[in-house]
Amino acid sequence: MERKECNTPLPLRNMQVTDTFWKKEMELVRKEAIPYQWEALNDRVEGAAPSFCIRNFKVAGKLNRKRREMGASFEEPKYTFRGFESLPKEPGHLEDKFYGFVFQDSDFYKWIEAVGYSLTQHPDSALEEMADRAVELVCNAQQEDGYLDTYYIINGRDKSFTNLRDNHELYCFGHLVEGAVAYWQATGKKRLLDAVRKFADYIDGYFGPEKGKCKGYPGHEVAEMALARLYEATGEERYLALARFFIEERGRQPYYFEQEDRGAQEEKKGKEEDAWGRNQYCQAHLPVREQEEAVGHAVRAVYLYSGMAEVARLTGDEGLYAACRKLWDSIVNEKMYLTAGIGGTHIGEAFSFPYDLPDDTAYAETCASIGLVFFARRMLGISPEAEYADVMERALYNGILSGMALDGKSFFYVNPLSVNPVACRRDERKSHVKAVRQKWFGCACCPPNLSRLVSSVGAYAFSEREDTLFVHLYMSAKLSKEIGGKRVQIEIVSGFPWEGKVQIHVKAQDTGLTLALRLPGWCREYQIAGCLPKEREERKGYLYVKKDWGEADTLELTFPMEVCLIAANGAVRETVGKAALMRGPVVYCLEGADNGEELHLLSIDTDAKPQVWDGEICGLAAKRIAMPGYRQQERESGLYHVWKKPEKEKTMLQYIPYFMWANRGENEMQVWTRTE
Ligand code: FUB
Ligand code: ZN
Repeated sequence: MERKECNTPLPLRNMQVTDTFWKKEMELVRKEAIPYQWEALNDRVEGAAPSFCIRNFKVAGKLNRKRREMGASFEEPKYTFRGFESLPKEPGHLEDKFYGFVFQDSDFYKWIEAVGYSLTQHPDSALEEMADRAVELVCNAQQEDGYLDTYYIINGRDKSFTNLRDNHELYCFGHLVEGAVAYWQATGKKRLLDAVRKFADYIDGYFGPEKGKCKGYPGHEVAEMALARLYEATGEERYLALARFFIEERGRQPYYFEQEDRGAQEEKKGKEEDAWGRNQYCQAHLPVREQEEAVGHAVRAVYLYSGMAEVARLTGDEGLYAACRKLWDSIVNEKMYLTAGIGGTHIGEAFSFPYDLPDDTAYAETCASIGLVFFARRMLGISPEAEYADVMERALYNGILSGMALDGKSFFYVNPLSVNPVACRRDERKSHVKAVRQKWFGCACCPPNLSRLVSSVGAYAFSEREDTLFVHLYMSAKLSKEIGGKRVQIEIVSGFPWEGKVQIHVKAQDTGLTLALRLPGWCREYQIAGCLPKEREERKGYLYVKKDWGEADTLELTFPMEVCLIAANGAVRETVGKAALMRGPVVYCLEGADNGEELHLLSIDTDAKPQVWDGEICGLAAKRIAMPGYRQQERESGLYHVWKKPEKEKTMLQYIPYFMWANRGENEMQVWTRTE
């Protein structure tokens, strides 16, 4: 691995995102999603599935108080499994028990992470005070020895770490780390970070390669990348070593998860010969360096790969990076939707076999695309190659933003590429697909994940190493960076995703700054103008610009955004004979609101020219596309008839950006359309 290529995200404190598009999304998260999610975590949203998240912390805190007050006479709870089944019919009458999914704590951790990022861009003392009070609740739930997981604190610690595969203890820990580091970096407040370190030390004492320590690893990955982050935040090598241990131990024989005694939760152990499949679900079927195909639960997979990439960067481990690269290729060449959604099957929320990308039963969980962005950014951190950033951009503008309504108040968990609302209601195989975004979910992993990603989006756009600033995503922002004790100021003005013009204003006299500018894969020919230097080199999809910068230099880049008809590889059976429209990084779709129902009867006239026009959806500006096409006429009665060339009528297909669909009531939607 060429370690000189390694780069790290530009800290959020060194940037102000001013982008028209992303600032709006960030403000939506700040003003709508974060307060709304806080209400949801406190079970105060009428008509939404209860969360019990904050309640569980309060109950755990109450138990701790009792413990302190009663001393030795306190009777520790004995573990009794309580899953979502224990949810009472009338949430008004709750006992001091744990309610919700085993990983309910993580919803708060993602929320506090989002708050941290948001505060870096928009200080808000009221929000910070509220977050501080919430941090106290969490810290009160922590036990003397550092342990902090409300599910086991309430249900009994005697069974803690006995079901790593299913019970998400290390997953909740990982999210706690991410949240605490973000909150500390934003506010300088160490209360939560200190709590996390205590828990991390406890976990480090429990797991590891040393004799006598547990050889288990997370059933749902995330702790790997989180520990790497904790190492970077604190400089404590032990955390990186633990991340590495979790990664290297995974998939070794005999399978750890097959040894666990899951007690009452799994009455009979599965058959020995099915162990491979069971372990594939959580990527524990093979040591990670031997894994070549992305398999199993999609979110788990990309979280693991992100951890692997992070550890590869921090340790200079070429072999681990090579393993990441194979898994990356498996995803993007065989298992990724056009929208950068991943997870072709709802069974196990998982990757399907190569090229199996059904559009109406897709899973494409919002969290999975978010995880793909995590993975992409970490691959970029090792080797700046535009293809990683291309995927990151594709996911952000499509499969991720589609997860949130334009008003920030409702969410998709599953992001299909074709929806027939009747089928969602009546076909069991599509019951996971919703035609309307939901206010909240019993399993609410996606909404707070969206909030933390959107509020930190700048950290995906820009990264740095020594004298180089990378621009991976074009987004308006004011950036500053230090080179050899001197401050460099850069202002980016971008029209993305609707216009391909970008201006870069640079103040970097006597610094030797190199700008590394991504050349998007969707753009065939770009133009560059302005204060052009002699030294310019294109490498792996980046244009490296180095010069003696003056007091105020400006570069102008133009990436023409033409409408592009996209076809999928013929191996994707679903899309043969169909095409989708993209313009720049944005995937487009047809919606019933503009085209009437029965979208499957429409076809595109591929010889015709699309027209791009300035429109809006729910008052929000968007480039829309009108594409000449046809609607097949159904004149025959009866289910079958002798074939004859179908009659069709000319029509204008009205496309909108995919991420904006389902904001105008329930209706059909389709990305891939037949071609003529
Ligand atoms: O298991 C925790 C989260 O819930 C996963 O990441 C999601 O896929 C959902 O299953
Ligand atoms: Zn999710």
